[in-house]
Amino acid sequence: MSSGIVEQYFRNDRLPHIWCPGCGHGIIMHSLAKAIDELGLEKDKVCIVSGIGCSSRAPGYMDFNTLHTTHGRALAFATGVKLARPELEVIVVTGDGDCSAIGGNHLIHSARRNIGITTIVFNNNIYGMTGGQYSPTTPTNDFGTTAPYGNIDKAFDIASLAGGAGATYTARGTVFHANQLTKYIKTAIEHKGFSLVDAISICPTYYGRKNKKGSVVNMMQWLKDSFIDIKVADKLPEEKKAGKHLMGEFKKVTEPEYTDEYQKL
Ligand SMILES: Cc1ncc(C[n+]2csc(CCOP(=O)(O)OP(=O)(O)O)c2C)c(N)n1
Ligand code: SF4
Ligand SMILES: [Mg+2]
Repeated sequence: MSSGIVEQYFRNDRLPHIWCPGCGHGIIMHSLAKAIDELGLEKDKVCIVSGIGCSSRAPGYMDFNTLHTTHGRALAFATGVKLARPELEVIVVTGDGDCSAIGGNHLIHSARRNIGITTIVFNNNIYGMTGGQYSPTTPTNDFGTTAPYGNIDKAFDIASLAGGAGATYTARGTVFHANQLTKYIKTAIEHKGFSLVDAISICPTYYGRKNKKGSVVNMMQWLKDSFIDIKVADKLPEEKKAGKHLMGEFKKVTEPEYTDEYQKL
């Protein structure tokens, strides 16, 4: 984990972390630390809030103002922090289950309000912490502990969901494309209003094993091969886009921010 510049942002006495070897979550946490470093934010001006899950353990390792809250409710706690201290950069770290299953309601309403919170979704398509149950982002026909015959649900596209609900900045990156991911997280933090980065992670222990995805290297190769930037995709013929997933920046608009509007009252 230690990599010079960003080491100062970690509570090194809390390491090693709990994540399995090959888990993608550490790459996203590193990208977040790098984005904060590149933006030159003061530690005490940042508040990182999480729910519960493997992903939600990240703020425990990060040396900022941090809150590890209850499953699905990170955005509710973060809303309270942002309203009380609008000058803080409030960043929510959450999992696909945490933010789009139990926390789905908080997600859509935070987006609808356009409150100045940045949400980073550590999206590994499964409930990692509790043993591989399928989540709202598990692809149709994929397997999980609770979908032993295959998942018949359709998956949420969390970036589209947030954008449709009113988020004013949305993007998607992956743990393979770590530099781009850092760039999106940076832009999301700088953005005024509700911003969300759907950070595609890998869970080799549950999602990988249940779906016979092979080694961590195979899973990373899959991210490399199957995600294409939306700007590139726009220029490709339909047949070349079949089976590919989009990454990049999807929505970037300016609209009144909630805590500003609240102050005006
Ligand atoms: C109210 C409540 N319901 C259920 C749980 C059990 N629980 C803990 S983490 C989790 C899912 C985590 O999945 P996700 O948010 O995708 O994070 P990951 O572990 O995959 O990073 C669940 C169901 C809980 N802690 N609290
Ligand atoms: S169970 Fe999955 S998400 Fe959790 S630490 Fe292990 S690899 Fe990561
Ligand atoms: Mg998950």
